[in-house]
Amino acid sequence: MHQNETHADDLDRAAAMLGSARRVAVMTGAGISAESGLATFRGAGGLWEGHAVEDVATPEAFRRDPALVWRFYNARRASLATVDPNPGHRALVALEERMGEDGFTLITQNVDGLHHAAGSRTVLELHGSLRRVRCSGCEITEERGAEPLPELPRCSACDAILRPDVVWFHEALPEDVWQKAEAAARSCQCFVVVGTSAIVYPAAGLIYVAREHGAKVIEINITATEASGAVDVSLRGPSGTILPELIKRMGT
Ligand code: BJW
Repeated sequence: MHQNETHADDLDRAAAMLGSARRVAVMTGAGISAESGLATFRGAGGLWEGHAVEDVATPEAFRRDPALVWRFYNARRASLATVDPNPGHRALVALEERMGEDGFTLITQNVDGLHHAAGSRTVLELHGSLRRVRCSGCEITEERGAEPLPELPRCSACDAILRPDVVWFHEALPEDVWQKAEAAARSCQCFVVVGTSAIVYPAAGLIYVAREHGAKVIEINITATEASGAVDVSLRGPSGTILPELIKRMGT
C-alpha cells in the first residue's frame, strides 16, 4: 500500500468510533473546500499577491489599506460564484441526517458557505461569512452573496466603508457561535477535525477541549498537522474521498 493511502483498519476504527458516539462534532477548515477549487491559506500556493493571510486579514491592514484588503476579499468572493460543494461537504450532510439534530454539530472555520450550499442545516461559522458585509461605522450587516462589489463599498445608511463580515486576527469570534461550538466540543463522544492546519486559535483549541472531555478525536488531512499528536486516529488523504468512505463504513 502507498504510504499516503489511509489504512483500511484506521478507517474501520474511525467508523466504529463514530458509530458508537451519541453526539458527534465535526470541525472543518479550508482543506475541505480545496477539492471544490478554493485555495487554502497556508503552504504551497497559499500566498495572495505575495501577502500571507496574517498580513491582510487584520483590522490594522484594513485601516492602513482598505482597498488592498477589499481586493483580496473581492477576488475570493468572485471565486465563490464558480465553485460547488464536493463529496466531502455532501458526506457531512449525510452524517447530519444520520445523527439527527441533537446528535450532530458542524463547526467550520470557513467563510465560503459551501456547507450550506451542500445542504447542511446547522452550521456554526466561527470566522463569519464572505457572503455578508458589515458597516465599519454603524455595524449593520447585509447578505450580499457573491455579487460583485465596488473596490471600496460604502454603507447605504451612513456612508462609512463596509468590511467583509469575517473574523480577522486580533478580533473576537461571534460569542453565541463560539459558546455553541465549545458546548458541542465538551459534550460529544467523537470529534472529527477535517482539512485544517490547526494553528489558528481559539478554533484549534476545540480539539483539545473535546479530548479533555473524553471524546475520541479523528483527523482527516492530506498531511500531519499541529494537532496530529493529540488525535486517536489520523486518516491521511483528501477529505472528498475519505469522508464518504468513512460514512459508508459506518454501515446502516
Ligand atoms: C486538505 C486538503 C484536502 C488541503 N483534504 N485536507 C493562542 C495561541 C497562539 C495564538 C493565539 C492564541 N489565541 C489567539 C491567538 C492569535 C490568533 C492566532 O491564532 N494566531 C495564530 C496564527 C498563531 N487568533 C486570533 O487572532 C483570533 N482572535 C482572537 O483570539 O481574539 C482574541 C480576542 C478576544 C476578545 C476580544 C478581542 C480579541 C481570530 C482568528 C481569526 C482567523 N481568521 C482567518 C481569516 C478569516 C476570514 C478569511 O477567510 O479571510 O480564518 S485566518 C485563516 O486561518 C482563516 C481560517 O479559517 C483560519 C484557519 O485556516 P485553515 O482552515 O486551517 O487553513 P490552512 O490553509 O491553514 O490549512 C488547510 C489544511 O487543509 C492544511 O492542513 C492542508 O494539509 C489541508 N488540506 N487539501 C484534506 N483535499
